[in-house]
Amino acid sequence: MKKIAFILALVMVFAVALVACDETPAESTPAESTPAESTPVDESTPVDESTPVDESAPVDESTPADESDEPAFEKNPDAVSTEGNNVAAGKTYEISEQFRMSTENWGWDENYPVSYPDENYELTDGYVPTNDDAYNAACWMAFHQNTPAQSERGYGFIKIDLGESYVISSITLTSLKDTASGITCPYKVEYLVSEDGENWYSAGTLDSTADLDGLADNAAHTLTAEFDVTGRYVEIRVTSYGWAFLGELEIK
Ligand SMILES: [Ca+2]
Ligand SMILES: [Ca+2]
Repeated sequence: MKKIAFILALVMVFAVALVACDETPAESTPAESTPAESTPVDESTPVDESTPVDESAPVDESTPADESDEPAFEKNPDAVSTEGNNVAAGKTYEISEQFRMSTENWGWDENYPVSYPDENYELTDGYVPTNDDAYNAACWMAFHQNTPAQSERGYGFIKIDLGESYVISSITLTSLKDTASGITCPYKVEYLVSEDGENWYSAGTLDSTADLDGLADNAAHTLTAEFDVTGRYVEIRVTSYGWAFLGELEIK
């Protein structure tokens, strides 16, 4: 019996050894898959490297750096005070193209005279239109968004040379609202200033969209924007829904 037990024990040991040998390669397979798994772990490392890629966000900072290629606006220390006076008064100015409409058909027609023309005095002659001045009164000038160039740009503009650099604290436009005639006050007015007429800086934007509905109809309105800038040259960009009728420009 002892021999049998001994033989059985040997067989069992041998069997265990065989199983162990079988399992070893079996384990080696997942062991091989382990390095395989470690590979995606390695891939997670480049993911970590993507973080320094995010650090390339400083590259985004280089974008404002590019913008800073344009010189930042600096107030001119020699600019003259307006002393509360309208320094645009009596000055000549330049405007963008105006709408030309045939007498037969509605729409742009370059062969016809300007509709509601500006004669280069309306905006600076000191006369501020009132509710009694209908849209076809000579004291108004008008932009229309259907003018080809204005449609492309999105706005009509006025440029004025004040003669010397002033400290500008407000700009006021007198504008007509006559809804039945397709005339609204501008829903956006952008103001740019320049010391030399070549380098321009945004002084701000008047977005009056929220206020337009509250303005009385068939009436003249003053749209005022306030600033703390200096400039000899001023450009005003007027964006309207249809017609924009303007009657006076005041810069103080
Ligand atoms: Ca006027
Ligand atoms: Ca006119």
